[in-house]
Amino acid sequence: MSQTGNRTRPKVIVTRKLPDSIETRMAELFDVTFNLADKPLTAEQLKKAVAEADVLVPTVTDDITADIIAAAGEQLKLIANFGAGVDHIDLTAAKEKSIIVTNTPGVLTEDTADLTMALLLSVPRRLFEGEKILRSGDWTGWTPTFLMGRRIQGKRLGIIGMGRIGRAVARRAKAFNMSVHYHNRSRLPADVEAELEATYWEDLDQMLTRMDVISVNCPLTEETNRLLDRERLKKLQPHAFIINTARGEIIDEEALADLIEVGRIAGAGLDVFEQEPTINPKLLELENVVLLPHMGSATVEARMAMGEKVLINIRAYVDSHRPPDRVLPI
Ligand code: 8YV
Repeated sequence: MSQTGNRTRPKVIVTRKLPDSIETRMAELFDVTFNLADKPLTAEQLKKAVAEADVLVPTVTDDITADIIAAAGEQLKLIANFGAGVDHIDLTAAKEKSIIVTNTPGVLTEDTADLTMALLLSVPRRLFEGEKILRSGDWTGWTPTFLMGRRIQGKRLGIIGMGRIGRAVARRAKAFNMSVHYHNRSRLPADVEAELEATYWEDLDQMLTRMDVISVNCPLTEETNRLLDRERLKKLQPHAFIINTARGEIIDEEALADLIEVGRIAGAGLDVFEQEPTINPKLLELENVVLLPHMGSATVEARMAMGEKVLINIRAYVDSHRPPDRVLPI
């Protein structure tokens, strides 16, 4: 850390372009290196960054592996992630080196839930198919049987992961008169369950066989990696839809594409993928699938608030306070 007057300025390396006003404030407070070109850093560039920085600000596009953390110098004390999910950071390796890890929870909940609902409406109501036909000039006018989708009201929604985002989805689904079901590591307190009128399924398989729509809203962890594997996906009813705004790795994408192709699953709305930004070509071939480029938290408001949280976490650390959004130490 360098000293300017009475102020200690940590060396902060930011891996991607952040909103302008966040970068400006960072430049006022810290000795910052930005990535103005906004190209993802290579593993070698990340190693160089952690060898120099006091604080690294990565995003979901940076794979902060044990190998990269091993290259960190003694001065690296904080990884202040821009984003809520921390599955791209090897937390075990960070813990061993006593590196603090923070994230940006809470400020992207409502936007991610909105996008989940947008997909949940778009897939059964075939919005993008309609849009495509219209733009292609092939629409010949209204007919009684054209582009019939499925009704949302009265359907059963099974939410996997009832954290902040899952609950925000449940509240919205309730307003659409869906009946809310959920599977979670632990059951919600009775008052929250009652408010959401949500039915708890301890056994995920039991829930899957009964739902009309599944929404994946859990974090990616060792336990949730491929939680929806081929066998589990086969348990869905053929008229069921799947929505995923969490992480691609939670669903076996290849199996999902196969099962949709043969009509064993009705369709999917996906904002996240196993190998971003590469998309499984089988998915691209399917009509009843809506694919979005990981934009759950892509609102000006959320991205600004995420940046503010990063600033606050770094500032707290520099001032020798405990950063508020600590993932590590717990
Ligand atoms: C973020 C997300 O945009 O916060 C998360 O976990 O998935 C996204 O909405 C991304 O992670 C930024 O790093």
